[in-house]
Amino acid sequence: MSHGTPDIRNIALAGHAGAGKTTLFEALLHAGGAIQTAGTIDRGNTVSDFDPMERERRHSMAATIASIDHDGCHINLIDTPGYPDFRGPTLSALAAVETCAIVVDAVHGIGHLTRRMMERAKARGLARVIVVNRIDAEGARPEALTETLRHEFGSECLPLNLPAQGGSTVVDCFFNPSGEADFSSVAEAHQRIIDQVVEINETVMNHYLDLGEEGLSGSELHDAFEQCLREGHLVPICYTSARTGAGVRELLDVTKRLLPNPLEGNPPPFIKGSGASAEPIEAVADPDRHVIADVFKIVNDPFVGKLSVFRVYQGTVRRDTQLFIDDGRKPFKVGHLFRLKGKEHIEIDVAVAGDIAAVAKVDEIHFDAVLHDSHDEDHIHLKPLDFPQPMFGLAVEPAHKGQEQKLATVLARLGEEDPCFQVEHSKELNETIVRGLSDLHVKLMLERMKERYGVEVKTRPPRIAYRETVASAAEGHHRHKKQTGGAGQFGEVYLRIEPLPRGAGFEFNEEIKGGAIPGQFVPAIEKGVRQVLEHGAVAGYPLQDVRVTVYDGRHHSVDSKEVAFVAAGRKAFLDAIAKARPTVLEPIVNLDVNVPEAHVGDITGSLAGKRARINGTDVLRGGEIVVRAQVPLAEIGDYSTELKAMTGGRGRYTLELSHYEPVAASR
Ligand SMILES: Nc1nc2c(ncn2[C@@H]2O[C@H](COP(=O)(O)OP(=O)(O)OP(=O)(O)O)[C@@H](O)[C@H]2O)c(=O)[nH]1
Ligand SMILES: [Mg+2]
Repeated sequence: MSHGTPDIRNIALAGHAGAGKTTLFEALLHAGGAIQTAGTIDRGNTVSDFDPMERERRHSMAATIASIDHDGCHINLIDTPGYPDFRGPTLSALAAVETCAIVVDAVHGIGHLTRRMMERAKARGLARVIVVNRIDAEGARPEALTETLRHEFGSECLPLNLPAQGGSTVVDCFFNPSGEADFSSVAEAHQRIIDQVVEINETVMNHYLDLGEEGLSGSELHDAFEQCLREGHLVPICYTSARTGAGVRELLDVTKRLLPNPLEGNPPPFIKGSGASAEPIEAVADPDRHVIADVFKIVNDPFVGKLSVFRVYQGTVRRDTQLFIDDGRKPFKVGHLFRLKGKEHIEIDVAVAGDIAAVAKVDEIHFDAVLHDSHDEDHIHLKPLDFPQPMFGLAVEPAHKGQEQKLATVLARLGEEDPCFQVEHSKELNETIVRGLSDLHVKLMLERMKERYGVEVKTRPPRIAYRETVASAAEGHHRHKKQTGGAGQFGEVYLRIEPLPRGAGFEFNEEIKGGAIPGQFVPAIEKGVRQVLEHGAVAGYPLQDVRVTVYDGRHHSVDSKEVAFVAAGRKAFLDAIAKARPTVLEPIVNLDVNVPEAHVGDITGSLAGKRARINGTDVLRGGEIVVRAQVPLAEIGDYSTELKAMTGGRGRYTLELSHYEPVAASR
């Protein structure tokens, strides 16, 4: 089956856990003829959620891809996890699609993740569709929910169809508005969308005012609709029951007729170069140009090996195409090219611009790698997705001696699959630390490691990642002079340091006048200064947020050598730090605690004793509450045990780094 770029639609299903994304994914595959019968979560036989752990827990933990060939259209669907603990794979999926369909539960309404995904998708320039699912269920309140959606996300959220016959079907309000809906008038809903769409551009508006809706050509209305989706001027709402199939065919139809193809979506944010010389470049969804593709998902299948899933943004990838990875010099040959259907992969010959495909067994490919077929496309990368920084850490060691090497290998593989699961090894402490977004996240990743690779670990809390900085500006000086028998060593450095804003990192400048120190020794001074950064000056922690400016010094025409300036740079920096009020910083994290309403008082009470700032609470489905707070990481070392005790095991939490603060000031 061959399809061209304009036939492709890429859609990620995102939203709150339990809203029905995986079931809707299944229903869409079924309605589009990709599978004969639809599986269910209860029977554990869906295309997505194929992993045994997902089936057992009845929640998605990874992004799953499958495609539908329907009515001349090739639709790539990505099901994503709704648990915030697994938002690494969810956010990654946003880099591969034009449209984010945010699935909302008609019974329980808007959840924490509904809001987050609405914001994320908008920030990424994606077209958004809200799918109100579960319209068949008892207690479904689609009318009230529609009002709430418009209230919360703006009046640009407008129904394209409406539930009818008590939620057992839907009626179209856009293409052929007729019939009775369960609430609101079909004609009125139609009018509202048309009014919203024509507003986007003056020409269309004038045509509409002069000639009425009939006077607009199909393509004119279509193009205005696409512009609305691109600019976030319209967020269509569709209604479904993934369980009964109501509204599912209609959603496929909307996908085909209205959702952007790769040429109609906002162009992907590619950047060429780095630092000050970085500039945006446009990848054009033209199959005849050079290849540019971005890897947004890695799976390490114990049987198939490493599978790298990528989105082609430009050009055409064929079997036998030679592709470079990032700035690598040596290309690899695409031996086999696949498209995915859950855990299955199906061999294909080509993937044109806009499509999603995969290659197997290319070990050098990593998450977010750019694949391309010409050195003109070196130094290109996709604008980073801004993943939350994982802050829940555990130090791990193999439960059985002799598995150290295997542990390192399999942890690295797991890390490739989830950008919010990180592994670091501290040589100094000989400690391996795994970090994730929550205790549950880390626990499940370690469980997966045991299940998939047979490696078990013992865990304990890691040391807190403190940092050092300086609180004021100061000057430092050092003269390094050594005379040992033959040749001597000489180097003298004057420098100035200033605190930088929190999170700014490190800056090194040079303002040496009149050749007091020849230019060739400046890198040596910087090297010496940087030696201090790693271990700090007062407590052994990395030093950050400081600017160093070397402004004077002296050299000796015979005895000045690199080593002398390395030593002088390091010691002059230490001298300055000692006078600049050195300070230890501690990590402050954003903490989201999900608990049943009855426990909110206990949670806020205990957080108050932990130097926490409570930022607010959100009400979720079924009376659950999210308490949002900022708290020093050091205070919540063993929070999972404490939370379990306070809530009888009914609480969950996630952490991400917010910022660093001086230890003394926050006590
Ligand atoms: N009545 C009814 N139940 C539904 C519908 N869609 C899903 N469900 C049920 O809701 C539960 C959760 O559905 P999932 O599809 O796993 O939800 P999800 O959004 O994928 O959840 P996460 O993977 O955790 O984010 C399952 O028991 C489904 O059978 C629907 O349209 N109607
Ligand atoms: Mg799911």
